Amino acid sequence: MNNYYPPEPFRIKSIETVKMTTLEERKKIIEEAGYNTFLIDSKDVYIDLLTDSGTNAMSDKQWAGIMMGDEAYAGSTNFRHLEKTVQDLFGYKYLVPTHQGRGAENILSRIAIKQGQYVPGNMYFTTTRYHQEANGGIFFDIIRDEAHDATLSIPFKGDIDLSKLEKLIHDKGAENIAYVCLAVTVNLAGGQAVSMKNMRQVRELTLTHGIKVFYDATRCVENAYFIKEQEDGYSDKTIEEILLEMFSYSDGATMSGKKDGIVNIGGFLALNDEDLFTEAKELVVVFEGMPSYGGMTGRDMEAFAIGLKESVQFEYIQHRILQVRYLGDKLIAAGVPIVEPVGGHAVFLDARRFCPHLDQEEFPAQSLAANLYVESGVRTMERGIVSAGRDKSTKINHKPKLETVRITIPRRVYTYRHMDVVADAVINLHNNKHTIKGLKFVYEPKQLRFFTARFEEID
Ligand code: PM9
Repeated sequence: MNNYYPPEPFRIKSIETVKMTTLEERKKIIEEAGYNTFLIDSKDVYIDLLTDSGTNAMSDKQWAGIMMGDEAYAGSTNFRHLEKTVQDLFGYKYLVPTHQGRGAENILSRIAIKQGQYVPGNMYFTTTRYHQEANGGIFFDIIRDEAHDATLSIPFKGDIDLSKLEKLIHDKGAENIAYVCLAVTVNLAGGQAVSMKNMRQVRELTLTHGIKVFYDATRCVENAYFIKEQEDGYSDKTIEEILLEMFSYSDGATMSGKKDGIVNIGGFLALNDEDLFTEAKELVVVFEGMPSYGGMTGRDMEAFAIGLKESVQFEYIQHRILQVRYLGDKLIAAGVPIVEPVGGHAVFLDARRFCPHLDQEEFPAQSLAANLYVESGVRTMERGIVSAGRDKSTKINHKPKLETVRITIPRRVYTYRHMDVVADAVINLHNNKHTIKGLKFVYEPKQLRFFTARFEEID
């Protein structure tokens, strides 16, 4: 794999000053935040690696686009620009704009899932599964087994296991499967990519059973880069060509524009089927807004259209992926356990191996994220048992094999020097890992608990 780290293909035109806090201040802040990094005020964070969602830096051209906002209630010019951009880059016919990804997930789940139907997917994502279940669906994990093993460094760990999909179709019947939900890349597996071969095979199998396939296109450009870099036959193809082929194997997609769209807000549902499009438009007016803005302002849509076009430029996406890999490689070299291979948007610390003295029910990843903040002012996020939530019927905690802390890199915001600071902080904490204590809930929300839960340390 590539170990060349390209310099930033941009220069910095505007900066935001950040505050440095002391160790004593951060100890108090994390206690007040209930050991939940989501509850820390941004002003108290030095390097914010909570998420790559909506935290990206826009380009001068996007900011210029903001001034071109056509805020007409209906028929905005910027909607037409976004529609044409999605048609050109993704190859879909119809576009339903939404305020962000989960808005699109809500609409897709409502129009495509019948009560009791299965929704097989390559690992779950929190908001995606929430909407599927809220609309009567049963999420069913069909990702290849290797994706659950943090130590296995092989390409395309995001692939669907075709035999798992075939067995589900055989056992439950094609009519009891709403659609296949295929995420490119797979966030909670570590930002792992899906191969083109796998997408083609999933399409072939589902077509023979009349089952639709919808992609979660949230990080599709990162996925396309991995295909170009690692899959035979794609090194000479452009990112645009790869994207068009990827989406040709699907019936539609939801996308959070806040990631690969390089914007701060926005999303969409894209479809090829006219009847589904008509149904989606009927719902978008209820939940989001007119079908020509769907919860976004005209200026948001303009910035989104421009961001999508910038995201497929090779120099941009190469730097993006390899900057993340740079951080991962530094941690691997220092013996810090991370999910391998390093994925597209983040480096995931393997909290099971980082904190072997803690039981999963003591929330090791949650505590590790809290301790990393105290150590350094770097904010990261738990992606393990807390994020996985409880089984809807048994109320027992889902216990994912991957118990991780996600160090997520926003696009075009931080430099390699920032990555060095983060690496040093993680390595330091790893050397003192025995000081990390377990946590217990003091407040547990009923859904998507990771956002607002509160904890205290177990002595
Ligand atoms: N992802 C993330 O930080 C933000 C919300 S969870 C803290 O990774 C996928 C693969 C996502 C995603 C959001 C959404 C929802 C759908 N699919 O946040 O609603 O990673 O725009 O998108 C977050 P929205």
